[in-house]
Amino acid sequence: MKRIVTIQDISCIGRCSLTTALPIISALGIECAVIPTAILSNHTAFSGFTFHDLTDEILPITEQWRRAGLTFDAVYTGYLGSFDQIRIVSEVIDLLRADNPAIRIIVDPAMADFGKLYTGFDEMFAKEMTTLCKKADVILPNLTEASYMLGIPFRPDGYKEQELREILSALSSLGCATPILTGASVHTGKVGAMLFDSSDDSFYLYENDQLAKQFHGTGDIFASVFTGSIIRGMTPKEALRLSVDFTLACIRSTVSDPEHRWYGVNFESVLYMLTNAVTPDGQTVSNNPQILKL
Ligand code: PXL
Repeated sequence: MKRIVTIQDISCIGRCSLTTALPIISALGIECAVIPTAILSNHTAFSGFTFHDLTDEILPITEQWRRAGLTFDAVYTGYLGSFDQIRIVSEVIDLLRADNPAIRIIVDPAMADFGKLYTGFDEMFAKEMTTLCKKADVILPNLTEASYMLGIPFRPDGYKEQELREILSALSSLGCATPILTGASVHTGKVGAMLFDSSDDSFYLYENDQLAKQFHGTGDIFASVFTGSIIRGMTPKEALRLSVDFTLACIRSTVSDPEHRWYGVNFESVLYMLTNAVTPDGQTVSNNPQILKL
């Protein structure tokens, strides 16, 4: 069985970071180890929150695992709350890569959305996040995060395909082989994600229906599905499609729920899409056409 370690906060309620990564990766049939970086009453988009920092635990947990001989197929990082955490997580990546040179590194630079940085972050932090992206095989910024990391203006009115290509090329110049822009849209009424594979200079866009409402936490869901899917054996293009389709299914389920909360999406109601993707006889999810068709 494959094993991922995800490093991000626990927001005790709010459907983001660890409370989405853990169930999604488990549903994809992968063991999900966690290094919680902080514990918050709820994520920072609520009007208030409690916060207990766990930065000092990150390296001791890693070292203890290494003494126990544990190795990982992937490190997947999400929301990180400080410059120190970025530096320490970067060290963890180096240590775990020393134990398994084939380890995959997936970095979701979760720090901004809808044109704005989350509470507590500034431009300097966004620049620092590029140091982690440099170590990654895959990064999954949305257009706001990509703009802050590259120091370019965010364009609320949208982007042409050529502009998305240029942003992806610039992201790959940070040092990451496979950047993915989430929330990319080229055709009216459609939205999805665009991937650049720098190994053969190819771009891949996958879009599905764009719904009128936008929700918090969809980036974490997308990144978790993508990470679990590639470690489960899907190609990046197949994982892209599943991640877009799953995120859309979460949003559809939330929109159609008269009691839905303002935060997060109802991912629980569509998790079956991921568990069905894993065949018990060891076939990769990509061989199951059912999962890719919504
Ligand atoms: O990736 C979303 C997220 C994760 N963790 C915390 C957050 C947010 C977004 O606001 O505040 C603590």
